[in-house]
Amino acid sequence: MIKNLKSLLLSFLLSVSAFAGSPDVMLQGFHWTSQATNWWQTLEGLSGQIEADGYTMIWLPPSSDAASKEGYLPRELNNYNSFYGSQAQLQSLLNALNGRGVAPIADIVVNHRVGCTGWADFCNPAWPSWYIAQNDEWNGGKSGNSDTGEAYCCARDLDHNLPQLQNDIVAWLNQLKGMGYKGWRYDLVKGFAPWAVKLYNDRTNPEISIGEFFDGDTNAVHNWVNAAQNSTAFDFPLRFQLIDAFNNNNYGSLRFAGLISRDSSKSVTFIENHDTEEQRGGAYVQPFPRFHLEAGYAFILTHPGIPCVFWTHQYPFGGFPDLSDKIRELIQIRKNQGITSTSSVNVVAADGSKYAAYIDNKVAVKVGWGDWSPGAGWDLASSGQNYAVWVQGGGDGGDGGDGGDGTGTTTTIRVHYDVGFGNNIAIRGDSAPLSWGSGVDANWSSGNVWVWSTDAFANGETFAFKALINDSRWQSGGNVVGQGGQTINVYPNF
Ligand SMILES: [Ca+2]
Ligand SMILES: [Ca+2]
Repeated sequence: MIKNLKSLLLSFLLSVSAFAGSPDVMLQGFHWTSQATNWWQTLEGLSGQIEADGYTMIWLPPSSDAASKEGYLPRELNNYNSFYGSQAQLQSLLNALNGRGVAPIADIVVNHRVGCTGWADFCNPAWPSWYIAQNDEWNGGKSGNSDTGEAYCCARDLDHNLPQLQNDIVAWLNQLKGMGYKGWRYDLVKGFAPWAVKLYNDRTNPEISIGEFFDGDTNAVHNWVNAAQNSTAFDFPLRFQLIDAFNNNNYGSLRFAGLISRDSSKSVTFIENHDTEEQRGGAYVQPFPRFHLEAGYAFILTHPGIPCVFWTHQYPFGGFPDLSDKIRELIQIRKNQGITSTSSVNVVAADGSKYAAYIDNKVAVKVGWGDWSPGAGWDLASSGQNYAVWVQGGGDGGDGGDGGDGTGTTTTIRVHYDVGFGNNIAIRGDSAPLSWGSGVDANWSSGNVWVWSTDAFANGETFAFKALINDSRWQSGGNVVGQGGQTINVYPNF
């Protein structure tokens, strides 16, 4: 009995750990110029929508007073009036998010700090200048220890070796916790030692910790999470490999890509953030190519890791690409199918034109322009620019209706193509009721899918067909070959 209780308790503890198959979907709750409007109030106004869209975590920008409007040059840590809004507005937002079950994650900038009137006169809380690492560019009374990581040009690098500094950082984190923050996103973790992140997490017990190790090298990011032990990291390597795969038809590289291929429980996947987005004009790296944004989200929202959606893609801003409907659809698929940060990936195609995989054998996904489909028994659930996602069939889908009618074998052709208003898709083929002489009309369904079904083909009977626009313009390339009983998804060119 006691043993059972213990194992029950253990399984409960594991289930709430971010490292044991987290179902969370995260939203980056800001972009580079968010602070130009009353941001805390804007977020609070959207908190119901954020919950409804399926987000369980939101990463907020640095919420303490800072010398820069974005918040990454922290000044008075204990002063929560910032360019994003007042302390009262922040507290109201944190209360609203927690009330909706959306965990607020704080942006923790502790590699460096700036003085209140100059370079090193730290106030609120007052810290001595000997908290500053020996090799910082400021000339004054500093610590005897060198920086535990990389030096940052533009503020005072702190010496994380010092127990006094550690205590002061822990005190600040606990203050944030008291306000309602549930997790930590550590800024610039190349700037200080991974053992310091471990120490701060051990002493504050966040629901999730994420390190910003800004590097495309999978080994480097993997080494960092191994050293930190109790933190995830943003999967920068996956982001860069997705861009390379999409731009250069290098889909083969996605077979083992990024931190998710090493330890998906420690990977927070994303394709864009406030440093990489188009507004930054390539300040650090090139933005994710617009043409491939949908496929990028189809990949990360079907795959393990904790996916983090960038603000402007979900909540359109400033004319930047609006992916809101596709992202909502993909999040719903992820939730309905129970995909988590540790779901299994079975890659079945990865070549010069496409990548395809089954996730937990519940979701099938293809990115790229090459043809692939999971075949019979799968229903198309979402599709768009260079991607398609299917779920296992089984009668609960909305638009199929191909299950029930007696003894007949149903064969379905689904042609994915936007023909434009007033046009349609027809099918011609070699087996009755299809013929090569004239087409049968397919029916439009949502997502620009043209559907034609028949009970005329025997199970396993091979047939060939092509799609035509307005029964006059033929699909390019060879005939498509299918078998009776299949649902055949076609992505034609004309
Ligand atoms: Ca510095
Ligand atoms: Ca540093």
